[in-house]
Amino acid sequence: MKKKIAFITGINGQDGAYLSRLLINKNYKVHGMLRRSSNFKLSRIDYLGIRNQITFHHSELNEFKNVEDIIKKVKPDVIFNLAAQSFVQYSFGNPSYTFDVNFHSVLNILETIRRNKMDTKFYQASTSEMFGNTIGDMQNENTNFYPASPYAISKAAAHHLVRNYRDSYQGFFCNGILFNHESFLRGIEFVTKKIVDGLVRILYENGPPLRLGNLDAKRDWGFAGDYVEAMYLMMDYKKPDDYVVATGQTYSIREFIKLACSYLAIKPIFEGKGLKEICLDKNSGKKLIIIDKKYFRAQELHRLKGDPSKIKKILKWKMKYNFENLVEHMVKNEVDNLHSNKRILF
Ligand code: NDP
Ligand code: GDR
Repeated sequence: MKKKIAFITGINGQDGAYLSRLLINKNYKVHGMLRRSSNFKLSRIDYLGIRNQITFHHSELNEFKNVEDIIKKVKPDVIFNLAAQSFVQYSFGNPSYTFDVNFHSVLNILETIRRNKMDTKFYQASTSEMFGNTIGDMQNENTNFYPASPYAISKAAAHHLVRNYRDSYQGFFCNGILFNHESFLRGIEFVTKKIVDGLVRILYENGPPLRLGNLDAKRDWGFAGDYVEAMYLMMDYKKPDDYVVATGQTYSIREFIKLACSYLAIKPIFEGKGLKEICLDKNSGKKLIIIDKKYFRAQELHRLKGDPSKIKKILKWKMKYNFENLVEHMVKNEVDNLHSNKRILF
């Protein structure tokens, strides 16, 4: 039987790597797009041992003609659009670039599909950031958006565009509204990876204290491996729709730190308030964390907690990792990596 063809933008990111592995295991032929700069550091893909099973194409997502040419050449059954300027804090300083990559590129891909009369399915990486500081305990597919950053606004615009193209042209176009999902393969700029990497360096390499921002923001954190399963299920279902993917639990950055410390047998104590707060290791007296105002955002998104009822009911999505399993996975793999003679640096 002819293999189905998937084309993944952002294949070198956290989700791109996990999704590639999943699709290869489901017997897909996987094509992926890389920026030139990613060419020499395929660490995530190499970590999962799948480099030889992927066909790579090179382009910036916002080089519209290149992307169109690649899509016409590859003729994918399904496109997963995971590439993005995905760092919320960076988007405050670079709103125009963020909008170009995260919105205009989506428009270009949808137009490529439409103008060339392709029946390619399209998955858009939407995000819980679109909800912003909304009122209510949990966010679901019917919750209004009140985005709190240029990143979130660019993603909300793309989200509406995908829905509009689905309604107008009857394409198989889906938005996965994914809440934060993490793993050992998470980028170092994101807070969970930064915490685990920093604590492990302090413990084993006498590294410097971690410099962090707001410890009291809360996020609904799941495991990336579970979330790419959700992407697959959405695109494999008989009809296109939008789905929230979340755990339904929320924890603060401070709670994440405490749990990560417990897996490393560190006893953290927090002293002081606001920018003067510090965190010490009770046993050694070592400084673990310093608060640095550089890591506070122009506007904070204080709390997110998603309601995954729809995807659980319709697509039978199940998550294997809860918060404890996730933090344990991140700590264990970080320590193993540190001791490995093939240590990966992200
Ligand atoms: P990453 O930041 O790990 O990966 C993003 C990828 O996009 C990277 O490989 C990056 O390339 C690539 N990229 C960035 N800009 C461009 C560009 N101009 N042209 C081509 N490629 C580009 O993100 P994740 O894997 O964590 O997330 C995947 C998607 O899901 C993103 O769209 C993100 O916004 C969204 N999302 C993520 C969530 C999460 O918690 N992880 C939650 C909800 C949504 P390079 O390797 O060269 O840097
Ligand atoms: P987020 O993830 O903005 O939720 O976006 P991030 O890990 O960057 O921040 C989470 C929370 O931690 C607070 N924080 C810090 N954040 C970072 N990065 N660095 C710090 O030093 C620090 N200290 C405190 C932040 O203020 C914030 O409240 C991620 C990305 O993957 C997006 O692409 C995705 O859409 C959303 O998750 C869902």
